Order: sequence, then C-alpha cells, then structure tokens
Amino acid sequence: MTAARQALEAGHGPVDLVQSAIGPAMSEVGRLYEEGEYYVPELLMAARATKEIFGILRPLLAETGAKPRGRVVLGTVQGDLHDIGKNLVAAMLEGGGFEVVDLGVDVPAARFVAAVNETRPDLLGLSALLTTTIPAMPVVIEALREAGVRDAVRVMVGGAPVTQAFADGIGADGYAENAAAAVGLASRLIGTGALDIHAAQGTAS
Ligand code: B1M
Repeated sequence: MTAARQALEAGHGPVDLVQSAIGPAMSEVGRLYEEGEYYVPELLMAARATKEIFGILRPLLAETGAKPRGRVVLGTVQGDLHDIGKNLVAAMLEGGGFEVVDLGVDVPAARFVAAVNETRPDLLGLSALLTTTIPAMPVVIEALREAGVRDAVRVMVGGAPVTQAFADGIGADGYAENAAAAVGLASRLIGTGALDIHAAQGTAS
C-alpha cells in the first residue's frame, strides 16, 4: 500500500503500476509458489496486498479511461467453499489488466447465468476444489446453453481436481492449472493484447 502510494506520488501512472509492477510481481509470486519457495500464506499476503492496491487504483484507472483487457466473471461453484485459489486467480487477472466480477463461493448455476446476462463478460471462470463439486461445472455450462448465452461467453475452468481432459469433456473453452496460467489463458481466449495504454495516456493508438 505504502509503496503504491509513494509510486503514485512520484508520478507513476496507475496503468504503469499495473503493467510494470503489479502484473510482474504477481507472476513472480506464482512462479515462487510453483517452485515450492512460497506457501499458501505468502500467496494470501500477495493476493490481499494486490486487492488493497486495486482499491486505490480502480478509481484512478477509471479516470484515465484505460480500457480493461476484458471482463471476467469468476466464482467457486455450488457446494464448494474454497476460495483461496479463486481469489488468487482474481488478483492475478486484475494485475494483468482484466476487470473481475467476483461472485464469491457456493455460486449456483442460475447466479452465474444471471451475472452473464447482467454484466456481459468476455469470460466466465469456474473454480472447484472438491471432486464432489466439479460436476457442478457442466451444470453451469448447460444452464448457459439453456439460457441461450453459451456462445456469448468463453468458459474457463480450474481448481486442483480439474484437468484438461475434464475441461474438454464438459465442453469448457479452456483449463488453467494455476493463477499465472489463468492470465495467459484469459488473454488467449479473449484475444486481447496489452492494456490500452494509448487510450490511458490520451494519445493516438
Ligand atoms: Co478443503 N479440501 N475441505 N478446506 N482444503 C481440500 C481441497 C482437500 C484436497 C484436502 C484433503 O483431503 N487432502 C479435500 C478435497 C478432497 C477431494 O475432493 N477429493 C478437501 C476437503 C475434503 C474439504 C472438506 C470436505 C473437509 C470437511 O469438511 N470434511 C471441506 C469442504 C467444504 C466445502 O467446500 N463445502 C473443506 C473445507 C476447507 C476449509 C474451509 C477448511 C479450507 C478452505 C478455506 C478457503 O478456501 N477459504 C480448506 C482448505 C484450505 C483446503 C486445502 C488444505 C488447501 C486449498 C488451497 O487453498 N490451496 C486443500 C488441500 C490442498 O490443496 N493441499 C483442501 C492453495 C490454493 C492457492 O491452491 O486452491 O488449488 P488451489 O488453487 C490454484 C489452482 O487450483 C488454480 O489456481 C490456483 C492458484 O494457483 N485454480 C484455478 C483454482 N481455481 C481456478 C480457476 C481457474 C483457473 C485456475 O479458472 C477459472
């Protein structure tokens, strides 16, 4: 928080902070976790710090007119209360320049469908940590189909018991093994480039 405020006071713009500080920092946290140097508490601290910094940056980003790379609705599926990984995915996506609408945990299929209708996201992210709750994922996809919005949104799935084969089997558009991979996958699925820095700086792109 203090470092973020100091950087802003020193004249660094909010877009610059997202692109050159928060994004790379969260990627580094993800890398250290994957290599076994960081554990869950470090992940939580990083995710919490990122969340607080975004509390300061969000209004500033809105003022600059910087276009988010895309909107992602994210939630842990019905019956499942695990949210540490999902929160990390949310923080990494925000750090990567995506707008995230976090529906929380234990989210019923109807709530996902309603959020897709209300917020028109580019991507819907489903997280599950239990072998007993991953069957809720195809239920969400079927509910999207029944509501006629399946083709309006890309579906990304993840969580410890989820595999690429499972994702393929339920007709999801993509699977990410961890939070860092989720940012890369989201970029590929949405087909976006970097944060629109020209719009943010008021220069021609
Ligand atoms: Co739970 N739990 N838990 N638990 N818990 C597991 C998952 C379990 C493997 C433990 C075990 O038995 N070894 C086991 C599941 C077994 C199974 O399904 N086969 C289990 C169980 C059984 C249960 C309960 C049923 C226990 C009980 O009550 N008898 C119960 C269920 C409650 C419920 O959900 N209805 C339960 C409860 C809990 C707590 C509430 C105590 C707590 C959750 C707290 C919270 O989340 N706020 C908890 C915890 C902490 C765990 C473990 C220890 C850690 C999970 C975690 O946060 N990992 C877990 C055992 C373990 O994993 N070692 C366990 C760290 C996190 C960063 O990783 O969540 O995998 P992860 O997220 C990663 C990736 O998976 C991926 O990116 C993340 C970051 O890199 N990812 C995505 C996740 N979502 C993604 C979405 C994406 C893309 C990537 O796109 C949308």
